[in-house]
Amino acid sequence: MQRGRFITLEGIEGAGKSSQIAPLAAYLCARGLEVVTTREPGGSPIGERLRAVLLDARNIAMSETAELLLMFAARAEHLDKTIRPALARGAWVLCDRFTDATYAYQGGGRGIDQAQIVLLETLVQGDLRPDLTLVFDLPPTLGLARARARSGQTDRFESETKQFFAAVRACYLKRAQAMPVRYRIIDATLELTRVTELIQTHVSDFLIDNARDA
Ligand code: Z5A
Repeated sequence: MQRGRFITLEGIEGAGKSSQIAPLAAYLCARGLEVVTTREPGGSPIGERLRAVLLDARNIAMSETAELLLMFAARAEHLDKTIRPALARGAWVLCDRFTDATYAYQGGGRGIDQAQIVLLETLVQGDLRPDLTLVFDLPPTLGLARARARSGQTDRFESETKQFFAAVRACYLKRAQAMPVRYRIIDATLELTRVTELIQTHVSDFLIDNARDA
């Protein structure tokens, strides 16, 4: 059986990833594919418990190293319990954030040395990397305004500054520009249905390339 494909959705707070994952799953299901949608941090029973610790606004004093290690601990569980089994049985995995978020938030935002993230990435993932990464790009002022317009409590990341999210955004764009084969930048300022169409265009091209390589 052919291994499934691994697609990740990335971007700053309020970029619209969560809103687009269900339409993308429906688009792929309609093409006869088994689709698993999941998220990080989280995506497994232990991963979801670690997510609660990571997002809890009461844990504001968490050290940057502890945050980094908890992200990768949750990822190790996620890979073991959810992502690798799904890919092995031929399912397509759509994941709301993955290791690019660590490079962008813990690297770009917090200033952790990228070499340390590379080490953990290799330890936890081996050679597994996403096949396609959609980066939802928009200015932090717009993303934060969208996120804050939603009801609900502010989590530990949502209370960060515009400068923090500007650094996160810059890191995503730098990675996308450095590795254009894997990344597609999506203009997330557009209206919701237009963003859905853009994603479908990129994923349709990706499906065609995959069929050619099969
Ligand atoms: N994190 C990390 O630091 N390191 C890591 O390695 C990983 C994660 C994996 C997870 O929180 C936090 O963990 C995250 C990074 C950190 N924190 N931040 N920031 P989360 O999962 O709760 O947060 P999120 O991923 O940022 O989710 P979000 O705020 O919900 O953003 P979103 O999923 O991209 O947006 P959305 O929920 O689809 O849309 C937000 C609102 O905008 C909503 O009301 C929509 O209806 C609206 N929306 C969406 N699209 C549009 C368009 N096109 N036009 C107008 N309005 C729109």
